[in-house]
Amino acid sequence: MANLKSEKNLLSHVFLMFGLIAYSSTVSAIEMDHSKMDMGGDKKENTGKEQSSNRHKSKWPASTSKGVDAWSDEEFAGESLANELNTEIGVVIHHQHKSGNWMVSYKYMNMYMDGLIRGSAEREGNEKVSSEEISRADMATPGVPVANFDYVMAPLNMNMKMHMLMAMYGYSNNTSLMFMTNYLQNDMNMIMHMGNTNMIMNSRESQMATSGISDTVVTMMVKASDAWIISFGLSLPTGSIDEQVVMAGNTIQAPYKMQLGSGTLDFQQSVTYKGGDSSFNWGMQESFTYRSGANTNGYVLGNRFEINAWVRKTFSNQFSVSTRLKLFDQGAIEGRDSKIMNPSMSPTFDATNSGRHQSDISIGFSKRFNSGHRLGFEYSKPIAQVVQGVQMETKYAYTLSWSYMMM
Ligand SMILES: [Cu+2]
Repeated sequence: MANLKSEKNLLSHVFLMFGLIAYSSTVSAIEMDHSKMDMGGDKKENTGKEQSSNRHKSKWPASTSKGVDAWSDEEFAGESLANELNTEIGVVIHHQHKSGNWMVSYKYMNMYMDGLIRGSAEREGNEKVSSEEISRADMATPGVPVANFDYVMAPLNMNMKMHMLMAMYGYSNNTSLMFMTNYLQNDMNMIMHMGNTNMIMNSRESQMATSGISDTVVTMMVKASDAWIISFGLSLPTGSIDEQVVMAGNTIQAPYKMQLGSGTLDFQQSVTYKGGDSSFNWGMQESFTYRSGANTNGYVLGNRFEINAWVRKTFSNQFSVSTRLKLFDQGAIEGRDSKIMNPSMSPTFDATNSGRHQSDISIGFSKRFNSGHRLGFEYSKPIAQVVQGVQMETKYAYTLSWSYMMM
């Protein structure tokens, strides 16, 4: 217990530190903005008057006299730094667009979990466990585990596919708005070992699947200075928390991990720092998701704290290589889903098996085209994960992305 508490303290200190740095840079940025205003506009307009006024008139590439593919690297430079590493990777790095500019992106993420690990509530470490160690079905009384076993069944692996659609709009030069919606596809394979305390007589595999629209996020990103962005988001509970699956001929409430949304209005807050130039840059982003309360099924999905840090090298042909480190703390589920009748059916139906720390390392590649399109690929692998209770082990995730920026 003491351990968990100290970890939470550590996180809140990191959080506080970010807040203070952001605050002090906001103050200096406001002062800077005043001096800029006196000079009559932003830096870009002062440096290349003719080019930039041209560009401002023709925000829509299709209608530019130069044609869609005719932007020079120089014209891109100011815009591209702000947008380096924002859509190509498996996380949204908060950034800014100039007033009136649009961006759209589509990302496909695939995450795979396989095998079981078990950790304590103190999150001190994990041990690998097999499905045979934790589950055994009593053939005489279906739905009840054999004595000395916790669960009837166990999950083998899970695949989550996420289709993410995002649109962004520069409301002003300092404020951008983002709208994001996802379509989820979850597949899980499970196993049931039938027998008694001493032996397994027979094993049977089964599958379950859910799919649909997930939660919808609206975010406001405010530029505090050239390096700092502060954002506030609202996640609307558009994703279902009443997905059902068929198991052994019965239609039952799907387990927590197979549901599509949190079921609650969630508040998101994020601070992003970016440094470097358009050929070599780095940054760090902290984000926190707070669930506003219990959902209609009587549980809170758990708050989430996440830190991302990255470096990126862009070559002259606009091909980029990046690496990213992600740390997150996913809080445990509080309460339990009132529609889950039998939590001992499988570890996934039991709310005590939730909450984890995880660190992922990623490598990404992307290519920007002068037409405003970008393509990206990123592969992530956990380097550490500590879970509460019995959970599946995350093996890898990859993201394919496309984005288009209308300038
Ligand atoms: Cu954007």
